[in-house]
Amino acid sequence: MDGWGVVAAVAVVLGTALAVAWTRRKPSPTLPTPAGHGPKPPRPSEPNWFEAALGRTRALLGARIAALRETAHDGRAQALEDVLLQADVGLKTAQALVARAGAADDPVEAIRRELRALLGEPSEWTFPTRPGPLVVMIVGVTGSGKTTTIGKLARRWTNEGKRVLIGAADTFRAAATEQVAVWAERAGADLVRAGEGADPGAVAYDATSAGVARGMDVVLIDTAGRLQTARPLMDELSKVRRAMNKARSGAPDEVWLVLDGTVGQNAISQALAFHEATALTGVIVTKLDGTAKGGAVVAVAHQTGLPIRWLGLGERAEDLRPFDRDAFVDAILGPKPSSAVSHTP
Ligand SMILES: Nc1nc2c(ncn2[C@@H]2O[C@H](COP(=O)(O)OP(=O)(O)OP(=O)(O)O)[C@@H](O)[C@H]2O)c(=O)[nH]1
Ligand SMILES: [Mg+2]
Repeated sequence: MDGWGVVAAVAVVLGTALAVAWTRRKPSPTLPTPAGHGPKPPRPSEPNWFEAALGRTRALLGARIAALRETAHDGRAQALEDVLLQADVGLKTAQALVARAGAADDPVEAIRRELRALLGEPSEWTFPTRPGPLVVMIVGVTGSGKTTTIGKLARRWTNEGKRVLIGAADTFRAAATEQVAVWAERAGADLVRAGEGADPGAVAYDATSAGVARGMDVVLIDTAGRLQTARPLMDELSKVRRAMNKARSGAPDEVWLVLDGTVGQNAISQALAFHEATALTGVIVTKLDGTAKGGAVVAVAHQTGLPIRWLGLGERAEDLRPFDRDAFVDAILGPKPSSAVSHTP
């Protein structure tokens, strides 16, 4: 090749590289804007964000239980059960709580004590320190908030400097991959995707393998929503789980079920069915903002024995909080009087 030939070859290579870079640099699709009306929800950076997001549950549970201090002892147990049921604590859990706290002089403090006992360990889940990616599979019924939660977790962890890869194993709809791609781009996470209708197990396998090969800190696998009663779809989920284990022995490290906090007692049957299919390691409860039914968290913890790991409190990337038992109990009941901030010098 003469001098001009070399120049021409270099120009072609450069041109192709530029063209590829340009097509990859697609503008991101428009991000969903938070729906909702009325006053703007507080931002997580604002003081009392968490308490504000759970304000409706507190208005029901905390305020009404406090009002029972004024009621006669004989009608109190029934009234307490009614309030707990209204907050979606569920009959079984409400009765267990009333049996232990119904006769107490101070119903609020008695319920606080019992809720803490029922919700188990006080400590938050912590990111493991061992080497290799933490592989997390996210499962749940349609529309519970799986993809949004993956976006939030990805954002949280990339902000902490972790390398995150998302596997778009919801191949059911093309739009699902697009949605998770937007979250991945926004969080600065890698994405492993396949075409619509691809085998979700294959995508989960590829994503897990890529996570190991690329030295990622986290692999998050999004899965298609499914009804817990649809047997073939639940079996498919078990297959996805097994595919991940073939890609890296022991994977997934975590299988988190995303529950919509507003669905009431159906959450329990969802948790039990998904646990049977995928051996859950924890639960994420979403949409707790704007509902007075935050008691569902208590019912799920009590009736499934699964740990609650994260709470979804809005549609934005930052609207996610690690589950902290005592902070949650105080947010739905109101703070303990003695723990209120004192302004006395
Ligand atoms: N208010 C509120 N909305 C949420 C929360 N989490 C998710 N959403 C909304 O719930 C809707 C469904 O969320 P997705 O993340 O698409 O749910 P999904 O489980 O991935 O749905 P499928 O993939 O269709 O099964 C979206 O409009 C989200 O913005 C939350 O914590 N609070
Ligand atoms: Mg989804």
